[in-house]
Amino acid sequence: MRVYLDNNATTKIDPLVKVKMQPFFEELYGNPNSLHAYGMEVRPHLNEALGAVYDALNIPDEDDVLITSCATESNNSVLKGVFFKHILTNPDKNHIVTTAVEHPSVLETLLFLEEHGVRVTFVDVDENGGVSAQAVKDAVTDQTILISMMWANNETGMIFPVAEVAKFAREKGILFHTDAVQAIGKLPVDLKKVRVDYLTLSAHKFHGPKGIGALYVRKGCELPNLFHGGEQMGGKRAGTLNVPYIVGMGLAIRQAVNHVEVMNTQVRALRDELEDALAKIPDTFIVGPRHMRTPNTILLSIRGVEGEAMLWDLNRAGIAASTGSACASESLHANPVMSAIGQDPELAHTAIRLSLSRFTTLEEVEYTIEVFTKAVERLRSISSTYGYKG
Ligand code: 7TS
Repeated sequence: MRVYLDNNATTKIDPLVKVKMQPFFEELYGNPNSLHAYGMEVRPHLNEALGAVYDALNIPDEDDVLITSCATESNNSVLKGVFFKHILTNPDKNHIVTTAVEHPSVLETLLFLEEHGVRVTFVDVDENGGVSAQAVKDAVTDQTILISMMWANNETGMIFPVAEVAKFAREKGILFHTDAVQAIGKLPVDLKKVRVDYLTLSAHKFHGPKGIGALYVRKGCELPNLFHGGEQMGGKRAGTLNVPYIVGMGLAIRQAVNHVEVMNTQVRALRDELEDALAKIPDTFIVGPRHMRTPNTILLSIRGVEGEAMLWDLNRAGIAASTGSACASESLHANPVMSAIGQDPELAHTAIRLSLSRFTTLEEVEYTIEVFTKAVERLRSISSTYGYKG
């Protein structure tokens, strides 16, 4: 049996999305910026896909949705765009507030900008991996130009107080960006209710294709173009549009929004069943109260069981999990969020992330419980090297 429980890293393509994309690799291959029939005939499909993103986020036509190649590009574009537009021209406002547990595409971009005179405050998480709105507010100074805070964390699933911080930022005249990669399709993301200035999303996290994402930009908060050399996207992001993937993202986001309810009932129930079973294993530590997490995610530590060793045991049994973000998993890193939570350092080395999707089945969950429990027993029995006393 093969069980995929690494849906926070990427998801499988929804079969309907695959079917929808197919014609755009075959007969409908024109460049939408061309003036002939091949170009013109694909344009309505692009418009439909963009319309789906506008509907999903509940945003007005006057706001912008820039198509990007991924969330990493969207995050880089916001941070570097704010640097070029605001900080370079007014160095008195050179302060950015973020959290210590953002995705590396935010954290590392900000470290890069620090080398260019930007001052950054990385707000710590609490023992649950949560971020308090008050801590973010307290970090703001008269020099703050931007707050960047993710909607939900990819490692723990913890949901951050975006609505409250966005409101605060607006009252203070500070720009607000949220990386909503882990929220789309799992939580309601309604930008009429939660007024953000910039929002990042990525199709492959909600059963769309990899290599396509978007950046929402509120009217009045436009940023300079970072990709020059073409008139695509109204000159705001040059480069030939990836029509098949944009069409795929359009249907994927429609499907994702239509399945938020399913995620919060059926998938949540499966996640809870898995979590309840794993919590019974002695000396396990599960991060964050589950009502404060996205409905598909569990991050846990099992004392005496090295995370990488556990991954290999699971992998041998056909189960895909992770020790944390795939962006860092080639090295034997400690889980960065576990480290940020600041508990016993052993926990960060014994972290396992399990993330479900709407395609996860009860049979898969039951199989995982069985394999996982046996793997812990096996690894603990040989784990005198890790000092587990039982
Ligand atoms: N932002 C968040 C919150 C993410 O979880 C990821 C990917 C990205 C940005 C980057 O997305 P991309 O479209 O550029 O690929 N996160 C993970 C993860 O948790 N494990 O592998 C990738």
